[in-house]
Amino acid sequence: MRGGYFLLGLATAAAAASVDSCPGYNAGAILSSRSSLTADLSLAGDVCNVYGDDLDNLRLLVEYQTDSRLHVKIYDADEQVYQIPSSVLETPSGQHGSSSSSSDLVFSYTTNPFTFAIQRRSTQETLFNASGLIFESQYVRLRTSLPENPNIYGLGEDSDSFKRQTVDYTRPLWNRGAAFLPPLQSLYSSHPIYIEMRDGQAHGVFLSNSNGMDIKINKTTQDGQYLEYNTIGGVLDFYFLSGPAPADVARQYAGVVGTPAEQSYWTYGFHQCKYGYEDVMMVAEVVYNYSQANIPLETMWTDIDYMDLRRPWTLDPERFPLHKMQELVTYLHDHQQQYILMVDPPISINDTSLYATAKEKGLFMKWDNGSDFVATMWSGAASYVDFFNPNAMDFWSGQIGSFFDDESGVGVDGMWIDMNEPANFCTYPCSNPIQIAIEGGIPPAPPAVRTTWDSLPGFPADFQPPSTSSRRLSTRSTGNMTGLSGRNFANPPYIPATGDGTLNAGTVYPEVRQYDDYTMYDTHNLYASQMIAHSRQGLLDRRSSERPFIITRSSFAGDGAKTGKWTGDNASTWANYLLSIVQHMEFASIFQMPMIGTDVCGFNDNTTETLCARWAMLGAWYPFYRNHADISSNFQEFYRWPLVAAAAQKAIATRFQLLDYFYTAFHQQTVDGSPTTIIPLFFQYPNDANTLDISYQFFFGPSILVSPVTEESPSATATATDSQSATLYLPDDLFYDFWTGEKVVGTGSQITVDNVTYTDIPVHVRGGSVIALRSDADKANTTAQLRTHDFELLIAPDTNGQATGSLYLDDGKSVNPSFSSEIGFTFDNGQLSVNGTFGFQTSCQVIRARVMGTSSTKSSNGFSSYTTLKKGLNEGWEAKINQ
Ligand code: MIG
Repeated sequence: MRGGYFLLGLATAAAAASVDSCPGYNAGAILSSRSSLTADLSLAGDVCNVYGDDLDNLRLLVEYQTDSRLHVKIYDADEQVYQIPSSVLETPSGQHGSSSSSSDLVFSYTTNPFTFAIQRRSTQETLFNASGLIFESQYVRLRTSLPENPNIYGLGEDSDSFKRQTVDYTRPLWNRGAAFLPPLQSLYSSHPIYIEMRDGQAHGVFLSNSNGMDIKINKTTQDGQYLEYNTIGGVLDFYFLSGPAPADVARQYAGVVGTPAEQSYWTYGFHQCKYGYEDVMMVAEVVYNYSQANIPLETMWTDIDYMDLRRPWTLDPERFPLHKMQELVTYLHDHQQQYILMVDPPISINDTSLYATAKEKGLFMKWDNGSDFVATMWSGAASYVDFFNPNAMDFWSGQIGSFFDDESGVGVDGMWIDMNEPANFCTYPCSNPIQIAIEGGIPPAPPAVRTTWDSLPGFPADFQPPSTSSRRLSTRSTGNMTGLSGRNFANPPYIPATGDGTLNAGTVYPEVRQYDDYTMYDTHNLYASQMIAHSRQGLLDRRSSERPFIITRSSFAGDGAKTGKWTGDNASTWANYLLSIVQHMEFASIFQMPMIGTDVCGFNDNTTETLCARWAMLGAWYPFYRNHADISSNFQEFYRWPLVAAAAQKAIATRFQLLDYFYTAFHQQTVDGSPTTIIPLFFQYPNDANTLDISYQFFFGPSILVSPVTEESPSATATATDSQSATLYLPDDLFYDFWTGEKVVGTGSQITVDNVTYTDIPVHVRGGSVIALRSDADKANTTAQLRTHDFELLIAPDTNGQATGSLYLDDGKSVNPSFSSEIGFTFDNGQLSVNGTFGFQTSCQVIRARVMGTSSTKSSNGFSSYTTLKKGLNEGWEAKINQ
């Protein structure tokens, strides 16, 4: 024991010592112009070769791309080292729209050794101070010093604190399917962007690198406070974003990775799913039960249960036969509802003809010797589609086109893509994936074919028991940037702290090859991005004018431009209910993936009545609002408890009232990346230092502050005596209680709201806002119905009696709508004016308006009585509003 401990100590000390002895680089051959700078970097001493070989010759490129964006890239002179292919993520390069004398960010450097710093011109503050460069074949390091206890956000996906820990913190990025969302480990996605707040000003740093990495934040006596990148490969491709407002950083980041994809109006309705709906009748029953319970179900989902022995692109002929699936789709579409199925990325070897087709085209990832890589997945042994292969697009689009064909297939309205980290159940070295599947009981035996069930009024007559029950791109320069040869992929010298201790756990192994000489070691974190891009194109090929709706589990920087996402396998716990708020703020406002949702009521384990009621209320403020549970969890559809049903009815009706407000906010983010969807408080009040630590309150669109109950329900089942209070922070600003209309003056302190029952959630409207609500929202069963309802205006004046708001209208589904309206509302002490552009003709009117906070003079609650209007939305107008 003692010897072992001693050896371990020695080994660690030896590695640390050698990293410290790395010589760094000297800069020479410096060429600078107004808007760019290049230099050669050469190793400044003897190699240290700690994690692979030190590279002798590097290059530095600095580009003043815009006044608020500086590009700094350090890469190998030969351009052999792997770089993110521009076919997957194209980040700006070669742009020189600013200069060293005009940019908000100023680059400076030293030559021997080479270090660099980034300063904010206006404050002379050093934002980034890079030193300790190590560039080896399997390890690249760079460190920046920071002020003490920095306010850092981003760098996910994870389940850690919203504001990052500043001591002894390691944030690994290596896409990883991790059920129950363990803290301090890698989760499903990698987004290497952070935003830092200093004295009310924000800046952002994006490292465009897809390799596995550890980002360490620490403070030591020797080194002070720092943040350090440790990647296992790739190049240092940095984009520095100057803010100075947090919202500016969000827009600037969108300028690098793209603005989010616009979503169809219906996608904001309520979605129901579960793993373990055993047959199409059970799916239909859920649809039926929702309508009986008067809870507006917008979209029904089916998990891998529909597949024949869990093979993607197949239907279980007994439990989910094609004709019944088609009838279900027809029923849903007739009722203005939608249907979505899951698709997993690998092809099952048991699906012999499809497997043979894909194999023939060489579409699978391969071992180094050229043989196809076979993993174990839900269907048994299966091979992953290699989306780098140029033929993969035809194949994937063809699968989507035929399997989801509106006439001959299942005419779904979107795709749910899973296991794209990518996941693999076969433990390294996986010599026999078939055997592993057998041992693991994969695929599990399908449930017994049901022969009796209640008939479902309104469903087709043949929704009857089955009669039988027996059966079984890239720019190339000097090198090809596909990765250095001679690296040790199977046993990498540096392994990020993913939580597994290895890079081959639960996934396709790092040494597996992709088309064009790529290796999973480098491209692992991009597998989902490729599946997303191919799925989006496939959906566009099938319905070319409709916005493709995709919900993915894994993602990388920039994927918000193509997809929405859910946060994977959380648990039915109070902690995960709270965590979802943090996750949504990160994805929406920092990672530019605002179509984000969490499994409402929780996925793993059994939810409780009180947790599910609270979660139904919270989920109504998620961009993507879906109830989903595991196969081994109890059913948790909202109608299963009267209390949860009541919460859901109120939550959905409120969401429907606000649907166009949120649609407008979301649209704004798709236009320019403005963080207008789920917004952290510090984005809205950057000068209020108290907001930096607020993790469980958020803005839903620019004007609505949501402050969910954060204290755990006293019991699993509601009792008559349960009533809770919520403590929430109100910045120094004027607010109004959304429910009562009463004025609430924020003073930069906490307030307590009492009697927050299970069907309540504290919501405040920010003074200065005009919100267009859909009227009679509680009477709409679907968003299609809702779209025919008139509007009413909710006016929340600021302290000067003024307020503004906007409304974006289009057909709600086209990729490039031919007609749209951008309508502005301006309220000034009783006078309302409406103007803007009115390209989208609508028969919906503004039928009334009312002002918040006027209870003392007008009525018993905090609203003025309605002013009746009956004004159209096809042109501007003015009106007097009673206050
Ligand atoms: O290994 O398709 O995160 O939502 O229900 C589990 C079955 C596979 C994981 C997804 C979850 C889904 C489940 N899937």
